Formats: sequence, C-alpha cells, structure tokens
Amino acid sequence: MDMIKTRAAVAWAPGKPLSVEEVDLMPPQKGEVLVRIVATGVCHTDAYTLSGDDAEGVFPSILGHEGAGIVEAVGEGVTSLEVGDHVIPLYTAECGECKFCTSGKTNLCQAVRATQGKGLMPDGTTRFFKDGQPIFHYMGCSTFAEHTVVPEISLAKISKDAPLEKVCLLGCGVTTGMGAVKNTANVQEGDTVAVFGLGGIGLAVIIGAVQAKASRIIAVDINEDKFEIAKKLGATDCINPNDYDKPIQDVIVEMTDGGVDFSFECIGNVKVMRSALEACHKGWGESVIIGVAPAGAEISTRPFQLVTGRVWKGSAFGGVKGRSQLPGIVEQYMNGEFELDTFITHTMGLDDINHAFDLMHEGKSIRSVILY
Ligand code: NAD
Ligand code: AHE
Ligand code: ZN
Ligand code: ZN
Repeated sequence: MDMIKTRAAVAWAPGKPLSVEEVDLMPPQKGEVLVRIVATGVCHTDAYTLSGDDAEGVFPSILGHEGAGIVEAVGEGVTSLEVGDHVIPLYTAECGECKFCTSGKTNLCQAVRATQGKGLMPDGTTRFFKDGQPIFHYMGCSTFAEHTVVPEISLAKISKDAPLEKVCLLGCGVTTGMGAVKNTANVQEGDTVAVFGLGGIGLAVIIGAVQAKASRIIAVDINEDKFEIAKKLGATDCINPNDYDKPIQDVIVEMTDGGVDFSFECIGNVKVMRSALEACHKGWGESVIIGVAPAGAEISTRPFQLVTGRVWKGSAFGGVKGRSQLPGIVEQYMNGEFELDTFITHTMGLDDINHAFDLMHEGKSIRSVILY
C-alpha cells in the first residue's frame, strides 16, 4: 500500500487556529491499523493542548481524541481487527499484558504511553507528513483527520449498528464522566454528589450519579446557561459561586449538613479542585479530579483536610479499560440506558472546526461533533 492523501486539521503552532489541509499518511505498519474517521467530538483537552498549556504538547500535530470510524486497512500481524470493523480510538490503550493491565488495579495501560506522549507511534516515528515534514500524532488518536493510523491495542471494536456520529462521544467525554462515578468513586444509592463544571464531562458525571441513584446532585458552574441541561439530566440543585460572598465549599457544606459524600472537579482549575475537596464530608468524603490543569499548576489544601478523612483521587478515561469495556458501554447506549443527543449541541464539517473551538471558549456548546 502506498502513502495516501487525507484531509486534516493541522495544529501548526500553539495558540494558532487549526489549518485544514491535505496531508500525506503512511500505510499502517506492524501492529497498526488505518481507520477512516467518520465523526469526532471536540473535547476541552484538545483546546488545552492547542493553547500551549499541555506539558506534552508538540507541534505541528493533528489533534482530536474523541472519534469513531471504520477500519480501512491493517498492518502486519494485526489479528483482532479486520477491514470494515467499526472502532473507537483509545487514548488509553489496553494491551492486556503490561504490569498495569494485569494488575487489576488500573486502566492506565503503559504499553504505548511513552511514545504516545511524544506524539509518536510506538516505533518512534510518525505516519503523517506535509511536504515531507513529519506531523506529530496526538494522544495516540489524531481524530481531526479523515484517516488516521493507530496501534491495534488502541482501538475498541464496537457494534456495527452503533451510530458513529453519536458514539464518538464515548471515545472520551461521556465515558470519562460516567466512569469516574462508577469506577473511581463507586457512588452508592443515597449518596450526595457535587459536580464542578458542567461541560461534557460534568454532565456525564450527572448521568452517572443518577444511574447510581445519588440522593442529591449539586451542579456548580459560573455559566448559568449550563443549568438547564444539568437539571434535565438530573441535577437537583444548580449553583453559581459568583452568587455567594463566601467560598462555594462553605455553601455546599451548609446545604448538605457537613459536606457531600463525593465531589468531581470537571474544569481543570486547581483552585476549584481545592473547593471540591473541601466541599466533601469530614471523615469520609471523596473528591475526584477529572479536569486537566496547565503545565506547572499544583493543588493545595490544608493537610488537616485529609487527616480528617477526606480523600483526594483522580480519574483518567473514567477508569474504563477501552478494549474490554467500551464495547459494552456502546451496547448500554444502544439499549437506551443513557442518551447522547443532549451533549451534541452543534455539528459541522472539518472546514468549520475552528468554530467548534470558539463555541467551546464562549461557553455556547457542550459538544460540537465534526462529521467527515
Ligand atoms: P468544557 O469546557 O466543556 O466545560 C467546562 C465547564 O467548566 C464549563 O461549563 C465552564 O463554564 C465551567 N467552569 C469554568 N471555570 C469554572 C469555575 N471557576 N467554576 C465553575 N465552573 C467553571 O470542558 P469539558 O470538555 O467538559 O472538560 C472538562 C475538563 O475535563 C477539562 O479540563 C478537560 O481537559 C478534562 N478532561 C479530563 C479527562 C480525564 O480523563 N481525566 C477526560 C476528558 C476531559
Ligand atoms: N498531557 C497532560 C496530561 C493530560 C491528561 O491528564 N490527560 C487525561 C485525559 S484528558 C482527555 O480529554 C488522561 O487520561 N491522562 C492519563 C494519561 O495517561 O495521559 C500533561 O499534564 O502532561
Ligand atoms: Zn477528552
Ligand atoms: Zn497494557
């Protein structure tokens, strides 16, 4: 197979708009798969990396990590996928063999993580080029390209009946939020929950909390336009920190007779991470960090908060093992156990992808889905 031409939104430099152009793509090498991306969501993490805040950000690169597509070719030695299979690319691979995969304690497979973090395929090179210049991959996915090459272990094979233009959101945001509630926090019936940040991630946390039968779901955002959807999905209270003359954690502690059982930070703001921890109940409250903070940012609180029983945790991709568990989550969606339509506030073609970033920054979208 020869090099193919494909259309991609290239991030040439931090802080600059993406440039939609034709690029060259090498065929899949040993253990790799060529995927035609059918649809991709735009997640805040894409904007974070484009902004230059990501310690692992490299340029030029092809961003995008919330996609779904169809296998067009497989490289040497690929046995678990064939042409025509429907797939969701995974930024958290699952090799099934590494220390992490076999630990039974984490979804953070490390088989390709080191090269992935440098924007490279596992052999240390790229498959994308422009006029002979290598273009870096992103999070092992690069779904802002009509075709991409990813490792076999970074693909979840899903039902051919699933609508790719919707289940692409399970490639990151919705799986992350729901999974953080179920796998990381393990919220139980009757528990109280506070969700900080009502974007795609925070709203998916609300869905997870409703599924877990939480008794109270307090949704927090400084953009009140987000409250209507939060309530529709099951938030019991919506509060804006700017409406109070005391810290939002104090407000929540008062509202809940001592604090919530679980809180989730879905913004990437280290000050809010502190609020989320301190909004938890003394003795047992657990706070889960999902938001991704800029390079160099650090969290802080009085150690006394932890000494007195609050727990600080983090969650990546909702603790979900992509190859073994994501196909089942797609089935749950197909069975009507949760919905995705509410998340998709905008759809557009690749040529308009910069508009998707504008909508996110203006707080006007939950998810824009790019349809190829
Ligand atoms: P988003 O931009 O759609 O939503 C963020 C929300 O936070 C917005 O509604 C915004 O109004 C609100 N917000 C901003 N500042 C606030 C403040 N000070 N107080 C209260 N609310 C505030 O983003 P998203 O796509 O939902 O992603 C959320 C975060 O989760 C990002 O940091 C993203 O990088 C991260 N993320 C992490 C994972 C993971 O696996 N850990 C996966 C996906 C996304
Ligand atoms: N590159 C950043 C860290 C970025 C980060 O934390 N990514 C999340 C997923 S965000 C998806 O929207 C994650 O899963 N991290 C685990 C991992 O292995 O990357 C940095 O700080 O360097
Ligand atoms: Zn994401
Ligand atoms: Zn592994």
